[in-house]
Amino acid sequence: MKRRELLLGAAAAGTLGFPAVLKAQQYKAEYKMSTVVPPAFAWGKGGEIFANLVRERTSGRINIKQYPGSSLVQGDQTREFSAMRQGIIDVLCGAPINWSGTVRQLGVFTLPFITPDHKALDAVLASPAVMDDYFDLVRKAGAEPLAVGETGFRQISNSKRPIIKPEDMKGIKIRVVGSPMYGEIMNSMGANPTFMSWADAQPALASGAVDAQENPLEVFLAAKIHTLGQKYVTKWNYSNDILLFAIANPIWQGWSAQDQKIVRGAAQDAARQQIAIVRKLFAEDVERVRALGVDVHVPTPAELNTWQIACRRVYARWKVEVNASLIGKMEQVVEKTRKA
Ligand code: X2X
Repeated sequence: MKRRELLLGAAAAGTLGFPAVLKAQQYKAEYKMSTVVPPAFAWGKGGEIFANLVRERTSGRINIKQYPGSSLVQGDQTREFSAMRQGIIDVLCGAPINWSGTVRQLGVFTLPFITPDHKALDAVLASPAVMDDYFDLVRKAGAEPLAVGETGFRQISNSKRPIIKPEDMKGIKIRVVGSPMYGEIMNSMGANPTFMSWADAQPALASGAVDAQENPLEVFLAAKIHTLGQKYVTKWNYSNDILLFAIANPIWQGWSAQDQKIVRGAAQDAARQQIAIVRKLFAEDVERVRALGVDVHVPTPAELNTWQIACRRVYARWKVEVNASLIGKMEQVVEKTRKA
């Protein structure tokens, strides 16, 4: 429904009174949602499901339009959060790692091996001690958090050689997202990281300007990264960001309580579906990537241990940089899953 119709509707109803008319004025014809990737990827699909559910359940009162390729910020995903604060983006469906330059304390999920498997991640996401704090931080940063999906465990791919142990990373030019922490992880293993948006990463891989990248294999498959000369994959599961569904505070506050409830429910349903898609692909990804002729190395537990040791110093430093108290709570939750 258009803004004008809403106003007329409220005025015609008469009994609604002045405050209701004011409230109606808050609704926009379109709410802009940024996603880095389009619906052909699980992440973009999550955004699409969310927008569709909201449109259906509000009878079109709330019309969320998806802008994939981070196009609202000219492809520079690191600017999403500040653009949301400026009113350019209304709806976030994104990975906090991309916002680490704006709101570093939201980057707790991406520390290397903080949630080494789905059991650990699920325990963290189900922990009110962790998630209540996290959602409070999101609110203070400028958005109402609604639900949490999963972007997926990130794996290294490269064009040079099989990467079995940390030393194999020496001299590898690797593209990472604009997160200084990922840069340090790569540096600590002797690789040469370059920060680059997703839009720039694919041409850089194709031209050989960089040798390597790290992304969930779901992304590797959807973007056909094997066609960009990436012949070797290491499934080390070092980092798995959430997919945060959130609404810019001023937009959220302009919606009726009933619509807020509908939108939150839609985000929760979309997140559940999105996680199911990511996990189904995670279970099949080794086979599917191998079928493309790519060499996939799945580390043994002993090898994984070596990777975790290699990341320890960076972990310790970034725990303090990001949010030591919240990360401490996450560690306790994960520790319990190990004993269980
Ligand atoms: O740019 C990437 O690597 C991506 C799509 O995974 C993120 O936005 C974090």
